[in-house]
Amino acid sequence: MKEIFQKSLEKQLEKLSGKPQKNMERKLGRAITAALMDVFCTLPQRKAASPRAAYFSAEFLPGSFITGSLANLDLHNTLKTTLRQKGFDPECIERLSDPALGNGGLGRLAACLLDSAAATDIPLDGYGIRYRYGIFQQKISGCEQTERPDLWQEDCAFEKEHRDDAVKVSFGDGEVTAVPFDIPIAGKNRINRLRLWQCEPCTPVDFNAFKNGDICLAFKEQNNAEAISGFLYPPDDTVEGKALRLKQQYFFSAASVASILKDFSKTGKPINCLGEYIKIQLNDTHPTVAIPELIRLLCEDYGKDFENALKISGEIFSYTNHTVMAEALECWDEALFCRILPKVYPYVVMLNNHLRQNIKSSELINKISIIKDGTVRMANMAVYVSHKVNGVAKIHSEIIKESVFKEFYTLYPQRFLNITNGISHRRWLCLANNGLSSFADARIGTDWRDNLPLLDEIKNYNSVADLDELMSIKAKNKRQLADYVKANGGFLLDPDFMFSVQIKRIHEYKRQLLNILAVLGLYIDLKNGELKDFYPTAFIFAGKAAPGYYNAKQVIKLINAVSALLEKDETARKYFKVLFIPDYNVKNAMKIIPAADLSEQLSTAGTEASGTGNMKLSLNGAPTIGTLDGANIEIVDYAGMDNNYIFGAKRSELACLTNYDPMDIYYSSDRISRVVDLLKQGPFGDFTALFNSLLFGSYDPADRYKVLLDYPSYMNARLSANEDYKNSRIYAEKSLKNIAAAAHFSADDTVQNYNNKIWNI
Ligand code: 26Q
Repeated sequence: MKEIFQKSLEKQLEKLSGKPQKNMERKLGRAITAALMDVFCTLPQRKAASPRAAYFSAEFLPGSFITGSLANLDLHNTLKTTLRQKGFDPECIERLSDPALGNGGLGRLAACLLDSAAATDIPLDGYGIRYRYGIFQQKISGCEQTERPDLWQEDCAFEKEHRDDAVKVSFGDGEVTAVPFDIPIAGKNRINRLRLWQCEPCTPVDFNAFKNGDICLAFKEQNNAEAISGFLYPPDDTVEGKALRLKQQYFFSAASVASILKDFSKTGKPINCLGEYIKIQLNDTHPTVAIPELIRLLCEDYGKDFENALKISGEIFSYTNHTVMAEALECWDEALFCRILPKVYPYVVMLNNHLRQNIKSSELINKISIIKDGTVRMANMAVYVSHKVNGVAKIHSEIIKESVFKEFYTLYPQRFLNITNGISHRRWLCLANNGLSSFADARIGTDWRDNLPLLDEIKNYNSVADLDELMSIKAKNKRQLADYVKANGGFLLDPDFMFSVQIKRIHEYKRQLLNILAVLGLYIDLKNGELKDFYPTAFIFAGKAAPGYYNAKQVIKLINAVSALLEKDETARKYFKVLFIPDYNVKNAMKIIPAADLSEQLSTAGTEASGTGNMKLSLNGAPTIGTLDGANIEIVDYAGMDNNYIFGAKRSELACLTNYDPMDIYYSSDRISRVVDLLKQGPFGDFTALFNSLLFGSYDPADRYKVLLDYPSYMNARLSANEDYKNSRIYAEKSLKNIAAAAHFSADDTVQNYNNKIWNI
């Protein structure tokens, strides 16, 4: 494989060498892509007619397909050496923009699972939307987030357009065409496919209508269609039922179902066997409308009765829930649903009636019915029809059984299961952290690269020499991050500082506010001469806020304002640095994560479904400072409490805390009130909105996410991590334990679990 790749790449590069080229990185990207495609031709091709699973997701956050393929096929070193030999700079392709068709964890998980399925020989295809604009690019100006459109399509040469496979999708107000763009996802023994749909008007712009004076009509058609695959919705603090989003969901769900039925026809089998051919995994509720769509087609095009169509669909669908927050469960106004999807709506009504006839208890019915008080509840539809429903970490799967799906759980206990998330170690360790990967190779051989659980063995290599080498690898990664930061923003980051890292979407429940308040607490202590022997620390943040999420944007502003304040203060500068790295994405995550000394996972217990950044940081040797929430719980189970810094109220404790009043804490603790007061009259601007949200609340109760409650224990945990860090060998040993423990979080295992426990292909 290496030889084919090298030969083909050399040939491609010849065309580029000699004269200087405009747009060199894009041309180089195309050359590498072409060479990879030559390799793909030699692999066993996708067999449309053999049984498969389909991952339906409104979001995919794959990062560069070039690096993903290199990681899966182990061609990264071949690429680097070939480029260098031919006089090209391997760093050049770093400047290309990646498809960023997702917001965060849910989209990134979809990408890791696709990569792992290809690598472990599972026939899993992805289906989603080819958004014209991916998630916005974030810039920071005057401490605040600003958003710019992200145009990625020109930079990606992996897609192949398939007009021959286009399908029509119809809405209440007309028809559109769904055109698939296919991206090969390669493993060493198979090629799977990510199929992204682009929305186009059925009839091209009618220039005759133009001439006849009906300009408005001609343009309306066109714009409407293009809007459907125009942009990705960012999740706001409250999920609003927007008509265009429902259109997006139906657009890709209906097109994907049609495409699967077309593939199925190639098997020559009767439609009753559809469930043996295809399994569809719904990535959250976003593609749930695929359920009534399939039922509709089985009834209308294949002559099945409703009961039979429902039975077939039950064998096919299963649903993954990714959030515990009730307000994030999607609901649609019934009238809107009926207006936009008049052909599908009757089947939703039939499903609702079916459920109501099945369930006798009227109390239960109100909780679980699909239509209630003029709203369509997508999660209830997904759970009612699916044969399996899973959460994404142990605690999360327990929570959904106790809360949002309690009644369903009593009715169908065997339907519910847990499948803990995982990460692609090929990307997040092999590619991102060459130093640490070689460290492992030299001690336990290279088999772990295709079998991550073997990495657990690394924990036995804890001699002084081993630990010293581990530290020097981390030091090098930190220097590289410092260089990157400098090159991209001119900010100076001292690699001798401890690097404490919180990188994720900015959301109140994730509590970046707790982190930055604790920095202010340390700052006050320093000013009062109360801070003793603090090891200098860089508090590194990165993440995007939804454009309409005011408090989250205020938190970004606060972080940057505190950063500027500390920068101006000569004494403070010796001990702390606050750094906000703009435009968090897959590419810069691969630079930040290997350089982290401490992983900040601060969500209020019971709010983060799983988290996957926590796994990536642990795998790269950063102990967790965090709450007993999401997959943090499993991380400390495997790596040990002593090797992490757990703080904060547990979920069970929070459940008992019925009349929490942050004001009590504020008045009883000077240490807390003087920090919180800084938000109001601070030397860095006015953050009254955040002050008020902590003490008074508005729509939400005061301090909904218990920042003040957990502040003291967080501060203690932070100080004890800081203390431990001073003894670098002790700290390196904790780091080593975390690397070994993260061997449990392979996305290879996760996708095998989906196959063994849900799909059975
Ligand atoms: C819904 C309606 C309208 C607009 C947007 C949305 C929307 C979009 C994205 C709602 C939710 C999301 C994304 C959720 C998400 O990323 N959840 C994360 O999933 C990860 C993978 O399972 C978990 O690790 C995280 O804990 C969870 O927060």
